[in-house]
Amino acid sequence: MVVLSQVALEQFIKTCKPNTINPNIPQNIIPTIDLSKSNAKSMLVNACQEFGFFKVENHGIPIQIMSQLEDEACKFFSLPLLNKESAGVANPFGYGNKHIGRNGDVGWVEYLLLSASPDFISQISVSIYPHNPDLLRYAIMNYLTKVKKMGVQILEMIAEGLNARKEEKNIISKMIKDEKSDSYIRLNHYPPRPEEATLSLNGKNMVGFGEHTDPQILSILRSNDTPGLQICLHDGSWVSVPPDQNSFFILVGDSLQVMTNGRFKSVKHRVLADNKKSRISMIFFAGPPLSEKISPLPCIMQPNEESLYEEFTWREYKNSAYNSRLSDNRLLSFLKNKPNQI
Ligand code: GA4
Repeated sequence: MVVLSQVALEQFIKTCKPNTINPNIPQNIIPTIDLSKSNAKSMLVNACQEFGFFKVENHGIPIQIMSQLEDEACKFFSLPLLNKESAGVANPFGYGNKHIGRNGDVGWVEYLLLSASPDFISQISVSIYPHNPDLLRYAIMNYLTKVKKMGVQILEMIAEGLNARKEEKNIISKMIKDEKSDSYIRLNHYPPRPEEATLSLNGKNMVGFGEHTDPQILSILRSNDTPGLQICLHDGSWVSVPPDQNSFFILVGDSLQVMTNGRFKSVKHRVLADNKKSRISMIFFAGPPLSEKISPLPCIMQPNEESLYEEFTWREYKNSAYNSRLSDNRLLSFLKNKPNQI
C-alpha cells in the first residue's frame, strides 16, 4: 500500500478531485480516422464537433521521419543544461525548463519551442550545434514539410465536410500554407516523475503540462510510446489517450472554434508525466499569419446567423493568449455575449 504524507495527500486531492478519470467512460472512445477512406470527411467533422480531437492512422508519413526527429530531440535533451540554453531561454521560443509561458505556470517538462519558419530553424540549429547543425535542421525540416502537408490535407477535407464550395476548399488551409503563417514546432520531454518527488514548485501544480486549450487552428501531435496525454470531454470528464507512436493526434484549437462559430470546440487537454518512462512529444501548431482576421467561415453560417465572437486578428489573439494563464479560457473575453461572471 502507498502511504502519502499529509502534504502530498492534500496536493493529490486538490489535483485530482473534480478531475479524476471517469471509470464509466470507455478509454477507447477516441475517434480514429483513416484519411484514405471515403467517409473520412464526415468522420473528421463529427470528431471535431464531438471531441475536438482525433487520431489519424494510415497517414503516409514514413516512420523514419518521426523517429529521426525523436532521436534528435533525445540527443538535445540529454545535452548539459548550458548547451540546451544555447537555444536561448524560451520567450516564447527557445529552451524552457519547468516554466511555461510568461505568467508563472510550471510543469514537469523541459522543451524546445521554435517558430516553424525555415530561417528560424536554420539559425537555431547553428546556435545549438555550431559545428554540425545539419542533422537537427534536416530532421526538423523534413518532419515539418510532411506534417504540414498532412495538416493542409486535413483542413481541406474539413472544409469540404463543412460544405465549402469546391473552389473554397482551401479557405482554412491557405492560412497555414501562407509563407507568413505563424506556426510553431514544440519538442517536449517529460522526465519520469517519481511518486515521492515534490509535487509542487512554490505550491504550483507540477503534474506534467497543466490543462489548457491551444490558441492556434490545429495542433498535430506525435509522441513516443509513453502514456500521459489526457483530453477533457464536453461533460468535463477526462480520458487518457493511449499512446501510439505510429499515429498522429490532432487537436482543434481556439481559432478553429471561432472559424466554425463554436460548432467545433477546442479540446482542453493536459499531460501527466509517467512515473517510470520518459515521454517525448513533438507538436506542430498550425497558425495563421499575424494579420489574418479570425472569424466564422461564410460557408458554415446559416442565413441570419451572427458570429458569437468579436472579430480579431491572430496577432490580437496571440497577444492576449500570452498575457493569460495556461488554464484560462482565452475565448471568453472575445465572446459578444459574455457570461456575467467575467
Ligand atoms: C499552448 C499551446 C502551445 O504549446 C503554445 C503555448 C504557450 C507557451 O508555452 O509559450 C502558452 C500556451 C500555449 C497558452 C497560454 C500562454 C502561451 C503558455 C501560456 C501560459 C506554444 C501556444 O501557442 O500557446
